Parts: sequence; C-alpha cells; structure tokens
Amino acid sequence: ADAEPWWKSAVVYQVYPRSFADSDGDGIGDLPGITSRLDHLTRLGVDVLWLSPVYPSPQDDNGYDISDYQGIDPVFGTLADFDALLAAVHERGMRLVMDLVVNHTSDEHPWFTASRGQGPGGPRRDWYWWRPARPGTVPGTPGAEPNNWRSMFGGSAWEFDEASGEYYLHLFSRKQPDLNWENPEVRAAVHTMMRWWLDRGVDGFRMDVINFISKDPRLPDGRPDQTGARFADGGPHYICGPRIHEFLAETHREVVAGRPEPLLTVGEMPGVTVEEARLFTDPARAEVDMVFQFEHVSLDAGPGGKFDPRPLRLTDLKASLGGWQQGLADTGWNSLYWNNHDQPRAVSRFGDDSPAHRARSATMLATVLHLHRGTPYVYQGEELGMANAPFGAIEDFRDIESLNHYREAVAAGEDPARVLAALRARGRDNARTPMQWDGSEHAGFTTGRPWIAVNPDHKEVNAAAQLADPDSVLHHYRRLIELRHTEPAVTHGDFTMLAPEDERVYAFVRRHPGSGTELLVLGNFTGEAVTFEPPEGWAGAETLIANVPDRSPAAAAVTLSAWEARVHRRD
Ligand code: TEU
Repeated sequence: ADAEPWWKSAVVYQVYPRSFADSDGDGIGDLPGITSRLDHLTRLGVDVLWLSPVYPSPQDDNGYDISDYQGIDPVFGTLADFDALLAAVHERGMRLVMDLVVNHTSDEHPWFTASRGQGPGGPRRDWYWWRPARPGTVPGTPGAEPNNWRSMFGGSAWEFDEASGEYYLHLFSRKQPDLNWENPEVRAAVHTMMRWWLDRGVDGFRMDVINFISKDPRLPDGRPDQTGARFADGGPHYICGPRIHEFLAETHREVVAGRPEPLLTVGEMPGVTVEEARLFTDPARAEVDMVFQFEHVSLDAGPGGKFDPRPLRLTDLKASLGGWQQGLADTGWNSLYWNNHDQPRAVSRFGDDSPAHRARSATMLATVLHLHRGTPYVYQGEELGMANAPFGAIEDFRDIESLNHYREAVAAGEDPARVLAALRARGRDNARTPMQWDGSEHAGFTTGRPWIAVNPDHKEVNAAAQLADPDSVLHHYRRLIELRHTEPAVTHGDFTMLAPEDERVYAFVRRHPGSGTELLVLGNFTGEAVTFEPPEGWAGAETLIANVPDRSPAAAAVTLSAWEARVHRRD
C-alpha cells in the first residue's frame, strides 16, 4: 500500500535520561550525556528516540511530576542542550518523541499552586479535581475522603488541604494532582504547550496514562474488594472514561493534524482493551497512532496485584499477544514491548538471566517480539540483555512506588523479607539502574556517585564488550532492526499463531500479502531442547536469522536448543 505512515516500519528506542549517561559527574544522567552517546543508537539502527521526561520537576516520581511544561530541569541541562540534542538526532536521520504527562502536573506547578491558593471559586480552582469531604464526616479524618479510590502509589487518591478544607484528587502520588480535562481552558493550555514543542522541532509524543484523563465527573465509589481494604479500585470510573475519545480527537485536531511533518503519537493506556484500542488507533478516527497496552505484562500478577508475582504460562502469553495481533489486524496498529522504565527486565522476567542462558534467552525474546506486526520499542539496556538488579535492603530502592508499597505492606503485618523479594522481582528500579557502557567503575555511566547502584554484572554485560562480539545480544538487536527495514513481510505481513496449546514453543507465521513471502518464527521459551513440527511445506526453508550458529534450513521436525529462536523464510 502506498502512503503508509513511516512509523509502521520504525523501531523506537526509549531513553530514561536519569540513567543513560552523565556528562557532569553529579551521578545523574543528562542531555549532553545522551547527545554524546548517539553513536550507540545509530549503530543499532533505530529510527526514533523517545525521551522520558526532562522538564523541571521536584522529581517525586523521577520527572513524571512536572512543574513547568516548557523548560528543562537543571539536573538534565538547559533548553540549549535540548536543542543541541534534537539537532544531533535529526542530523543522524532519526526522530525525537517527547513524553507528554498531562493527566496530572506536579503540586509545585504554578497552575496548581494558584488553584490551591485561590480556594473554592477562584479562576484556577476548577483546573484540578477539588471536592469537599464526604457528607456527614469530619474533614481530614479517616473515611472523610470524597470517595474510596486508591492511589496507584498506595493510600487514598485524595489529599486534604487544610487551608480550604477540601480535598484534591491524585491518582498517583500526592505530588501529582490530576488535571480537570472537563475544563476547556485546561485542554487549550495543553494544546498550546504541545504546539510549542512541535514548533521547536520534536516529532511526536508518548502520552502518559492518557486514557485516565476523562473521569466520570460524579466520581463514584469503586467497588470494595473482598480483602476489606479501606480503599478500592476506581479504575472503572476513569479508565477510558466517558469523554476520552472526544478529548483525544480534539487534541489531534488542534495539535497534530496538518503539521508539515508526519508525527508519531502513542498513548500509554493501562487497562485498555483490544476493542477500545481499535477505536483509539483507527486512522479514520484520528486520535492516536498506537497505544501501549498492559495485558501481556499483567499475566504474571496474582490476585494481590503486581507485587504478588506468579509464574507466567506461555499459553497465556500467546493467547494475549495473539489476541492483540488479531484484534488490530485490519484496523489500528500495535506497539510491541517487553520493557520500559516501569517494568522489570525482560530477560529476568520471561527468560533466564543466569550466565549460561542470559544472552540466548534475551535474543530469543527479542526475536519473537520484533517479528510481530507492530512498532517495536527497545528500552535502554534491553539491547544488551541487562538483567534485574541484585537489590539488598529497602535502602537500595529509590522508586516511590516500591518505597510506599514496602511501608504499607510491612505496616499491615506482611513479612518484610517476602515484600522485598516481590520488589526485587517486579520493582521499577530494576529498569532504572545505570546504562552499562563498559566494564569500568560505574560502568562508564558517571565519574561521580550514581544516584542508584550500578548492576555489578556490568563487568561482563556492557556495550563495549558486545560491540566487539558479533554474536552478542547487541548485534542480534541490530540485525532484527535491520530486518524490519529490509524485509517487507516483517512490517506488512499478516499474523497467524501456531500451536496455541504448546507450553514451550512460541510459533507463528507472517505472510506478506503482496509477494506471498512467508516467515516462520520459532522461539523456545525453556532451558531444554524441544522438537517442533512446523505445518506442511516448511522443510527446506532457508534460515533468515537465528540466535544460534546453526543456519541449516528448516526440517520436517525442528529441534530447538535451550532458548533458541529462528526465523525461516519461503517465497
Ligand atoms: O505509568 C503508568 C502506570 O499506570 C504504570 O505503568 C505505573 O508506572 C506502575 O507500573 C503502577 O504499578 C506512567 C509512567 O510510565 C510512570 O513512570 C509514572 O509513574 C506514571 O505514569 C505516573 O505519571
């Protein structure tokens, strides 16, 4: 098809600025650091750099709490540093996508300080969600919160303000008050800010929890769960709420449509269903280009949520990802990811990070993901097979979500050792340890004291060593990215899942509708050899890419060694 959007054959690389490269020795990554490391991205061959937030922020949630949308936090550099990075990215033929965090601001944003200071009736008051105490209660006492919603980071989603005697809503930390998108002035201010960045030259936005911006304005109580917990999940009243499609279509119309350069917009959407995602990404509706869905990263959570880890069943993973491939086959588009700054490391979670299997399981996971239909996202360090961190005590953690969860769970009588084990398995800090550039002290990330400990495995696992080794995880990612750019079946082929009941092998076929080229993708999700029988007619098909030295053609029964992945091609 002609006039296909450029992002269908693109690969995006996510940089978490705090942990990527530190140029000034303060132990925190920064913009000049990123600019100095762009060769790494060029060598990988990625098309887009997505930058996690670099705006002025009290850093309560590492920059996802923004106090000025049109500036750069001094810890990351200056606007001039940003312009220099953007120019360098463009010079290399890449694009740059900004993080857009507009479900909430920081409580130190001037919009919020005005809203709070004015009290009820003030002109900025209605920019946020202010509500009186529940009728018949004493304001500020337990149970007086306007509703029973739980915050994503623990406790009530409401913070009491002594001065006015009212509460404000915060779905995340109390330093992240939710903006009231019902107010047209709020929406106009966001649109103006977005246009300001586009005019500066940025190529799109990754929109943080954008499916939370439309709340049911009555803010009804969530349904209490069986545990008798004081707070409940309010999700049904704000996930893909009543005006969400209207708000996104308006933003598209006001900001994105008619720009001279075609942009990339991706909505981060916890709790989105495939049916909703079809609507969000239907080009005819003009809302967003693609969404980040959360189904496949929720399959290994128990009834107690993400810090109640369960083993993953491969059949569940296949049913989930396969369902998304099918659901967005004719309309809409998928984003593909194992990792980001909120998820534990893929090799530790879905593979095996022991020295014997780390590289092979990391490359197997990469092969399976990158051969799906959709736009793949690579999170910094994933291309090295970086693993979860060996955190010891609670003092080793930095993330507000982990620290709050630990405090709450231990206060509720849970065994601290068990809580720590869950944080080690699922905590967001696993993704946030410094990028491992080389085997030197602090992994070449900083000359100072890193804000969070470097993973000691950087002596073996680092970019310099992998660059020199053609069989490394890094070079495998490079080859997968190249394949997406050169083999049309990878971008445009349809998708057929094979063997949905098989608990060991992930197998599917991609078929290019024009040329008829077909790709057979096989991934062994176990540490033992397994045999897989492809459908009729695959015997003799060439090997296009594999994570093992053996390049022999497909057999009637293919034997896959531990964590082996291979892609066969036939015309
Ligand atoms: O995350 C949204 C979100 O709901 C989860 O991914 C969340 O980070 C966590 O896993 C809850 O268990 C986005 C950002 O990616 C995240 O870093 C921010 O903390 C959050 O929004 C608030 O801005």
